[in-house]
Amino acid sequence: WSPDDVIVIFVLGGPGAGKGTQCSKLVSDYGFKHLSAGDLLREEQDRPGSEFGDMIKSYIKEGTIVPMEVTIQLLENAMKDTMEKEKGKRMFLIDGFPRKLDQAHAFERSVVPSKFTLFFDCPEEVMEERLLNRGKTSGRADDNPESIRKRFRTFIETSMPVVNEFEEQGKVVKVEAVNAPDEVYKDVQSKLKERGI
Ligand code: UP5
Ligand code: MG
Repeated sequence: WSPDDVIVIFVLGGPGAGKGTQCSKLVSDYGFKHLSAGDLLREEQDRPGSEFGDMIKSYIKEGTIVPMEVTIQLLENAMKDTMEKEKGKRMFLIDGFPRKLDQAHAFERSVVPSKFTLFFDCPEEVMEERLLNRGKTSGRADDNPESIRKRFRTFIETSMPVVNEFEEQGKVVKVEAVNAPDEVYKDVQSKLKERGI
C-alpha cells in the first residue's frame, strides 16, 4: 500500500481519558478503522509463541513504554492487513500511540505523517476514578492503584512532550474529556467538522 492511500489520526490522552470509548463511536459513524496500540500489544502478549510476550507484560504492568520497534511493527502489520482486505482509501484512528517522541518521529518518517492528533484532556482524579472502577471487572493487569500511578507519571513525563510538539506544529485538536461520553462525542464531532472531516 502507499502512504497516499491512508489518512492517519493519532488519538492521545491520559490513561482512562476515554480514547477507546470515543474511537468506538467514531468507527460506527465515520467508518474509521480503529487501531489501539495497547490492544495490539495485549494481543501480541497473549499470542502463543510470541517472543515478546514476557517483555510486553512487564512494561504494561510498570506503565512504561514498550520499545517502539515492536509497537510500530504491530501497527504497520495491522494497517497492511486492513489495506489488503479493504481496497481504497482508508482513515485510521491510531489510539494510544505515539507515547514517546522517538516513536512519533519514527512513525511519521517511516510509515506516514499524521493528519492531526485528537487529544482528550482530563484531570487525573477523574481518570483515576474511571480506571479503578473499570479495574473491578476489566482483568487488565494495569488497572490497580500502583500501576495507575506509574501510568500517570509516564504520561506526564514521556507522552505529553509528544502532544506539545504536535501542538507547536498546529496539529492538535483538543477536546475536554470530563463530561459524559455522549457530551464529549458531540465536541469531537464539531471539532472534526472544523478540520474538514
Ligand atoms: N469512560 C470513558 N469515557 C468516559 C466518560 N466520558 N465518562 C465516564 N466514564 C468514561 O475508558 C476508561 C474507562 O472510563 C472505561 O471504563 C470507560 O467506560 C470509562 P477508555 O475509553 O478505555 O479510556 P482509554 O483512554 O482508552 O484508557 P486506557 O486505559 O485504554 O488508556 P491507556 O492509555 O492507559 O491504555 P493503553 O491500552 O493505550 O496502553 C496500555 C499500556 O500499553 C501502556 O501503559 C504502555 O505500557 C503500553 N503501550 C506502549 O508501550 N506503547 C504504546 O504505543 C501503547 C501502549
Ligand atoms: Mg484504551
